[in-house]
Amino acid sequence: MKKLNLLLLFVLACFCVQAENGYDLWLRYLPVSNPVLLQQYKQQLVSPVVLGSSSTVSVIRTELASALKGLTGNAYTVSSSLTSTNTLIIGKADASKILSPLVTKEELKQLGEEGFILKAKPGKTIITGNTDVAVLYGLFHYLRLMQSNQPITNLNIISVPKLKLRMLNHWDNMNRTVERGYAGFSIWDWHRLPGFIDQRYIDYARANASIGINAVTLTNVNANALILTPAYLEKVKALADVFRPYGIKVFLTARFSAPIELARLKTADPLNEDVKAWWNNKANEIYSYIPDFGGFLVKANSEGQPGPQDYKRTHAEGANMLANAVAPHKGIVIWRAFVYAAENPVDRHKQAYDDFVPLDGKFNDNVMVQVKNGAIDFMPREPFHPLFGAMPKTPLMMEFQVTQEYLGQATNWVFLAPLFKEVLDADTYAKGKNSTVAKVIDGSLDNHALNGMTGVANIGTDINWCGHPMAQANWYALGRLAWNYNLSSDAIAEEWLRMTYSNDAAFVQSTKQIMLRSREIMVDYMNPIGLHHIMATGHHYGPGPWVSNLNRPEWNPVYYHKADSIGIGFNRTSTGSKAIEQYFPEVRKQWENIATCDEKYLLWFHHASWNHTMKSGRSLWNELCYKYNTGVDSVKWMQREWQKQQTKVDAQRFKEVSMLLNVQLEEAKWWRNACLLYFQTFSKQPIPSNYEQPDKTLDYYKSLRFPFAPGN
Ligand code: GCW
Repeated sequence: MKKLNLLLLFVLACFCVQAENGYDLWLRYLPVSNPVLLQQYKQQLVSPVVLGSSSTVSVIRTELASALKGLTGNAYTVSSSLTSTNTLIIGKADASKILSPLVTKEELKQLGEEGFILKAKPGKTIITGNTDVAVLYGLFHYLRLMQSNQPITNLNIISVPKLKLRMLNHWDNMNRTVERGYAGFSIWDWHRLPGFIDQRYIDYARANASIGINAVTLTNVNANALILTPAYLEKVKALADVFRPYGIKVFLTARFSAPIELARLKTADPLNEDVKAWWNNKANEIYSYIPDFGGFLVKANSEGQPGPQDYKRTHAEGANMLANAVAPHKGIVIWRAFVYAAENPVDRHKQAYDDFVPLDGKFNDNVMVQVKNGAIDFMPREPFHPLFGAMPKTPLMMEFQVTQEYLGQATNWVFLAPLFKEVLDADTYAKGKNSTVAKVIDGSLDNHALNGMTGVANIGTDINWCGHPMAQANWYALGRLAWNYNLSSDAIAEEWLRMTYSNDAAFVQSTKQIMLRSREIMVDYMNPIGLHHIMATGHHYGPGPWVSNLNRPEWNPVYYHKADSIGIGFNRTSTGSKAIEQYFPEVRKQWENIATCDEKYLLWFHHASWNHTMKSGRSLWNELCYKYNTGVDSVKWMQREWQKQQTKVDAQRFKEVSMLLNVQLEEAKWWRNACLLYFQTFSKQPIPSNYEQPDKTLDYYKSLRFPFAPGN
C-alpha cells in the first residue's frame, strides 16, 4: 500500500512538472540543466542576505528564496543581517554597509529612485539601489540572467529606466467584460473585492515588477463613473495595497460627466465652481483611501464619451480642472489625444493634431497627453503619429496596444516588439535629424520632467493570462521597452523565450526567427503596402474591406482604402487630404512623392493606379497579389518551423500553438481571398495563375457574421 502511494505521488509529481499551462509566465524558475553553469551559480550564491524590513523587502526575500530553490534545487536560508561571509548582498544603499569598492557613491547618484546596480566578482555579488523597489528590479534582472543561463560571476550593470511612467491600461469594464480583450474576463473580481484577494493579483504584480511596469489603470477609458464611489474605492484600495510593495501605482479612468451622474450636478463644465469643487473633493476622498494614487486617465469627446467640448471648453481646460484636483496630492492627469468627430469631414488622420497642437503650452505641469503610436488606430502598420514632435511644450506619453484588436486577436501569433520599435526609432525631425519618437516621449528632446509609455493590456482570466500562449511576449516586450527602448526586438524575444520556454539553443534560434518575422508576415496577409482599417467593423475580426454602410464615414473601411477603377489608397499628400503636411518637412519629403515613398506606406499616403510600377517591377495589383500570397506562405513556414520544436517544448503549449497556427493559416487565407476578390472588382485584373486561387466567392466572405466575437 505504502509503495502504491509512493508511486502515485511520483506520477503526480511528474505530471505537475510537465503541466505547462502558461500561468507562470516568464517566472518559471526551472532547474538549471547545464551542470557546469549550475555549479558556477551555486558557488556564487552560497550565502545570500537581504537587508531591510519594508513590505517590498519581504517580496524580495520571498522571490529570491523561491527562485533560488527552483533554479538550483537548494533551499537557501536568506539571512537578514550582514556578516562577512555573505556572498550575495541585496539591499537598499542607505546602509553604508553596501558601499564598498564594488559600489561607489557616485554610481548611486546616477540611479535616481528606480535604477539599480548589479555587480559581481567571484564570490561576491551586490544588488542595490536607492529604494527597495529599485532593489527589487535589480533582483529580477539578476534572476533573469540565471533563468536565461547567462554568466553571473563578473557583472557590472548599472540600469536606469529611460521612462518614468511604465504603464498598463486595462480596458476592463466593471461587469468584468474587457473591451478588446481576448483572454477571457477581467482579472479584477470587483464583486468579491475587497474581502477576497485573488492570488492572481499578486502574481500579476510580480510579473509587472519583473519587467519594470510601475503603474496601472484598472478601468476602461470608456469609463463608468461608479468606480469613483466609496464602495468601489474600497476595492481599488485593496488592489493598490497589493500592488504597492511591487512599486506599482494605481490610476483610474475618470468619466467627465461623473459630477452629473454621481452628484446630480446640472453640468460637468470644467469652469463651473461646483464642478471644480466636486472633483477637488473627489480627489481628496480617493487619496484618503489610496495616499499614493497615481491620478486619472481620461478619454473625452471621443467616440461618444463626454468631455469639456460639450461645454465649449477645450481639452486643456478639461484636463487642467482635473489636474488641479489631484495636484495637492502629487497626482497627474493623463489626457488622451485619441479624438475624432463624426461631424468633422476632415481626414480622421488629421483631427487629433488639429485639436491638440493649438493647445500646446496650455496644459498644467501635471498633465501628460497620451498619444497612440499612429494617427488612425493601432493598425498592423502605421506611420508614427504626427503629434510626436509637434507639441514641444507638452509631455507626450506613448500609447501602444498590446491586446491584438487589429492584429489577429487571440488566434494569431504576432510578436509586437518590432512594431513598437519601428515607431520609437522613427525620426520626427522636430529638432533636426535624430529627433526620434523615443526622444520625444522620454522628455529629452524638450526637457520634460514627466514621461512615460503605456500599453493597452492583453491580460484576462485565461489560465495563461493572454489567450494565445505567445501573446505573453507582448506584455513582456512593452515592459522591457518602457524600461529601455534601446533593447532590440531580438534581445527581448531571446530573453522571453529562454525564460518562458527553453534555453535550448536550436529552439531559441528558430522560434526567435518566427517571432521576429511574425509582424511583417501579418502585415503581408492583412494590410500590405500601407492598407489600413479594412477589418470587419465592430468586432474587427477578419476582413471587411467592402463595409460602407455605417453611420460615421470613418468607421467604414471604404473610407480608408478608397479603391476605384483607377487605383487604391488614401491620397494624404498636398493634392489630397494634406495630412502629410502635419509632419516635419524632412519626413514629408520621404513620403510625398509616389515615386520615392517607402512602399510600406504607399497606400497610406497615395492613391496609386492599379498599374503603378512597384520597386519589384510588378504592377501594384500584382504586388498586392504577391504580398497576400507571401503572407499565407509565410504562415506555412511558421508552422513548419514550429513543428520542428516538438521535442523541445512541453506537450501542452506545443499543441496549443500548433492548433492556433492552423487557425492562423485559415485566417490568413481568408484575409487574402476576401481582400483580393474584393479589390479585383475594381482592378478588373486576374490573380496571377501561379498563386493559389480563392476557393470561395466574394459573396461568401461578405456573408460571414460573428455576432459573438470576443472583445466587443
Ligand atoms: O481602437 C478603438 C477601439 C475602441 C477603443 C478606442 C479607444 C476603448 O475599437 O474599442 O475604446 O479605440 O482607444 O478609445
